[in-house]
Amino acid sequence: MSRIVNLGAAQMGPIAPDETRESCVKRLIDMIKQASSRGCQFVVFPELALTTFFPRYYEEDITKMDHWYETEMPNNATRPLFEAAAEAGIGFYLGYAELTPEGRRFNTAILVDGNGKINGKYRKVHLPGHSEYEPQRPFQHLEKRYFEPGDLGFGVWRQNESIIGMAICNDRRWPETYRVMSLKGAEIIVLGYNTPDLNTSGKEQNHLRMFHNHLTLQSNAYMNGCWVIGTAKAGVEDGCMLIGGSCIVQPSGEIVAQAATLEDELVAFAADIDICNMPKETIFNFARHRRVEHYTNITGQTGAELPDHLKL
Ligand code: CDV
Repeated sequence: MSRIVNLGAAQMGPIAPDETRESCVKRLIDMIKQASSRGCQFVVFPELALTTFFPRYYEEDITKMDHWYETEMPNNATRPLFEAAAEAGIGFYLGYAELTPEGRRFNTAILVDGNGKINGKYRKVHLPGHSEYEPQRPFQHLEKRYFEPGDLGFGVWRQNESIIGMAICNDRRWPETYRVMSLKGAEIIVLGYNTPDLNTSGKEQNHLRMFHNHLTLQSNAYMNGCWVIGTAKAGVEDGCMLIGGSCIVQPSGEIVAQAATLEDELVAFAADIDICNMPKETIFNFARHRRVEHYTNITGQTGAELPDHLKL
């Protein structure tokens, strides 16, 4: 018998800088209600789903940015989301900015089960952008200023009769992200993203931005024999265009459901998790075919280095 899990990608349209947590949570609850009426069991929300993408703003004193972070989860603003999802029996992935009691800052996602209990936490490993103000940029991307690299690694958790792994946005462009989780048995890899597009008209999306978004999700689903869900925050957010294209990808690498708008939109698909077994028994049978003795550069160095015999 197949394991069917009804998956959802709950894309959000833009979040204005002055939009309250309560307003964002209401939008998320509306999508949980839609997900419930469509039979979803697990829903993926975007990266930083409770605030605007604040790393576009420069602030000399980082503590003046504290209001963008959550110091506990759930908290008063987000508890209604946990309750609504639990009432519907829906698990979810939620991205937000985390400020720990020790004053550490992370770009974080949590995995919440169908009873409203936090089952897993992930902190973004690959932080793009820069840490100082760069005047030549139309928009700042100060993730390296406002977050430290995640310290929890790429975990996987048992939920919804599946093994689920989490990543966040830029992580999706790195094959290591998916491979590490696949080597831990991941069957569904989920992530949220905020991907700026230099076209700010809000009318059309840059072809390559969307191509690369889907290329990363689709190729890594295929090469790791797993389902992948990517969920965007989309549309023109405080003047900055963010691509949409939220989608659910099956282990063949094909997109089976995709958002059509740049607004709050739920896409859903009844996923057969057991089809992950087929590629893993044949072409991507890791145990039989991987040759780790030839992969040492991957963990032994970060930047590219010429081998000794090619050095001048
Ligand atoms: N939020 C992100 O990580 N965004 C990056 C952009 C800056 C390239 C991304 O990979 O989509």
